[in-house]
Amino acid sequence: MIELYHHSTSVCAAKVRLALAEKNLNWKGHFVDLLKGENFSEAYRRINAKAQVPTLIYDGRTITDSNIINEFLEDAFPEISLHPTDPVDIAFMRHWAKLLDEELHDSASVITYTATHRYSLLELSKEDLEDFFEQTPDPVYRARKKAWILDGVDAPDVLQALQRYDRALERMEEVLTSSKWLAGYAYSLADIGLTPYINRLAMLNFSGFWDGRPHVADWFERIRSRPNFQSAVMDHIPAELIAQIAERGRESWPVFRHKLKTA
Ligand SMILES: N[C@@H](CCC(=O)N[C@@H](CS)C(=O)NCC(=O)O)C(=O)O
Repeated sequence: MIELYHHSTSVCAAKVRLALAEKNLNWKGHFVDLLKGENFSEAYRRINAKAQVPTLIYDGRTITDSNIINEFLEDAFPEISLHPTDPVDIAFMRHWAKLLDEELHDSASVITYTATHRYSLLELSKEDLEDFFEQTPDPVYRARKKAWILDGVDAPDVLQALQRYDRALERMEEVLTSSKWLAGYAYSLADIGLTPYINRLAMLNFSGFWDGRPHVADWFERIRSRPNFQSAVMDHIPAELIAQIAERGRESWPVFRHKLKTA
C-alpha cells in the first residue's frame, strides 16, 4: 500500500502525485497543512526529520525527497515507464532532477513566499508570526524565510531566484527546440519534475518568463492538456488559493520583472 503525506500547493508533492497518476497507482493521502505549520508537529517530524512534504510510505517503509520518491516509483512499478530508454537521455533526465534539487526548488520557494504567501503570513499577530518563524528548525533557512516574509521583493535572494529560473527556462527552450520532451522523444520524469515549477510561474501570472521562448510555451500547453495535470496538480489546490496566488502574482510581476531586467 502507498501512502503520501502531501500539501496542496507544494511543488515537490505535486511532482509525486503526477508520477503516481501517470503510473496509474492507487494511494492514500494524508494532508499536511504547511501554511498552518502542521509539518512541524512531533508526529510528522518522526517520519520526516526535515519537516517537509512529501513523504511516501510504502508497505510501512518511509521514503522522502520527491526526486528519490519518483525514482523509487519507477523502480518498483516499471510497467508504465517514465524513464527514457536511451542512457544519454536518462543522464539528461537526472540533470534536470539535479537542477531542481540544487537551484529551482529553492527559487520557487523564494518567489512563492515573496510574491504571495507573505501576505497571508503578515496577517498573523506578531506573536503568531514569531512562532511561525521559530518552528523552522534550520537557523539559516529560518533567517531567509524571515526576510522573504518581512522584506518581500527586497529580500537578498530574490534576484538570484529570478535569474536561476530565467536560466532554467533558457535551457528548456534550447532543449525543446530539437526535442519534443525534456529528456528525449517520450514524456518522462524530467517533464514531470519541471511541471509544478513552471506551473507555479503560470499560477502567479509570471508567464512573461516564456515570452520569446515559444518551445517552452508549447511544452507547457502540451503538459497542461494531459488529463493527469488537472487531477494530480490543480484539483488539490482550493479555488480561493488559486485565485489569491493569481491576484497577488499579477500585482507582483511588474516589480519582479523590473528587478530581473535591470540587474
Ligand atoms: N528535497 C525535498 C524538498 C522538500 C520541500 O522543500 N518541501 C517543501 C514544500 S515544496 C516543504 O515541505 N516546506 C516546508 C517548510 O519549508 O516549512 C523534496 O524534493 O521532497
